[in-house]
Amino acid sequence: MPGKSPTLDSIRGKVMAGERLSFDDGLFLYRPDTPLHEVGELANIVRERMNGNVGYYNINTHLNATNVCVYRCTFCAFRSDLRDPKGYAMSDEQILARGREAVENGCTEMHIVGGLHHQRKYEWYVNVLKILRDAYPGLHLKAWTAVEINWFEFLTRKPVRAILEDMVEAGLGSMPGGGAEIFHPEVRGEICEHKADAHKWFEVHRTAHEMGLRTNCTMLYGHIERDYHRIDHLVRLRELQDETGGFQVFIPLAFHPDNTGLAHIKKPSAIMDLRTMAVSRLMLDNIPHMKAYWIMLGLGTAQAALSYGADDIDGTVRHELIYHDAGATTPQALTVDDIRRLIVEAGREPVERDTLYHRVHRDETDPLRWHSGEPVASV
Ligand code: V47
Repeated sequence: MPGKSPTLDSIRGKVMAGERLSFDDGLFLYRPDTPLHEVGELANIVRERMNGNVGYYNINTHLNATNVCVYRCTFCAFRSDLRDPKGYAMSDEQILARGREAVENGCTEMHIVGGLHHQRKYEWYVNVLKILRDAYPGLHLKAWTAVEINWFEFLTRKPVRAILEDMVEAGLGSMPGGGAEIFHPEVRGEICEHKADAHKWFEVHRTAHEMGLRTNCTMLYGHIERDYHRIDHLVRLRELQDETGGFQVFIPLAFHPDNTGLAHIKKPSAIMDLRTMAVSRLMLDNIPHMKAYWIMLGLGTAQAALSYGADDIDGTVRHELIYHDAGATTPQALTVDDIRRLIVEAGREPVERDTLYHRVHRDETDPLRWHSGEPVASV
């Protein structure tokens, strides 16, 4: 027999009692006639229960070692063909220069992803990590999405675990959450039909978690997907987290249409951004952190998101290309003072964290000297 239809009161009761929300609850929260401020208030209760009044950030940089990619995902403005003037693959010297710049600017993390270059061997990708780790051992390398790991399977015919072991040996510290897009095949088949499917994405993250690696997870929203595709996506992530506990943060990614195969679609509104953050916080009751990625949300919406479920604003960021190629108008980077001010203005206490969510302690007289301390408190 079908259960009772959800209401705001029934959902509020569950949230206050710490009970899990159902698929139908998630759909109800997405309805335009479910008041956004009420959804946000519930998400904020959970956010404060899990992370208090803190707004986390880190000092980080991005490295996209190549943009040449065999895939043609319709939402991507970053990829290039090899013979296109825009196509590039970085030399070891260029990669090391980025590492030096990162360390000289106090970065604790380098976020490394890129295209699947058909003329670069597996060893080239392993080498990206190895040279950075050897030269800058203090820099945490958060690298390769599940889609790249699947490409390395194709290149090497090795199993996922053996590839991850090679990467850890070369310097991999954790994995970012990209490549998730929308898991549901009705959407995935339309926007990125050739790349790793949901089953593969989960196999890679499950294997990483079993090896003790922490990973992040994402959802690309605001294109052709519908509410039930998003709720299905969140429920699938929640199920793996129940099994492994290996996800540390969820990042909802708002679609940016410029220069993509979906340029006719309008970018999602701030209302949609805030609702998606809040619904994600409420559905993903077992993932400790929610990130409001300021690069794609814009500074104002990212600040507001800190009261709609998010407890993290990502980092200072340098050299971001994926969103800026797709029309993001946010700055290329923020200073530490800027990011702390954004968090304070939003009524939260700024705390610098490292990639694995430990507090970062910096020497007061020389901020480039830092060490990771205790894990941040999170329920
Ligand atoms: O997988 C690509 C998305 C992702 C567009 O783990 C686009 O900490 C919007 O995963 N409009 C890569 N989105 C970025 C990513 C990420 C970002 C920040 C932090 C972390 C983390 C991960 O960006 C891709 C895809 O879902 N994407 N093109 C676009 N036009």
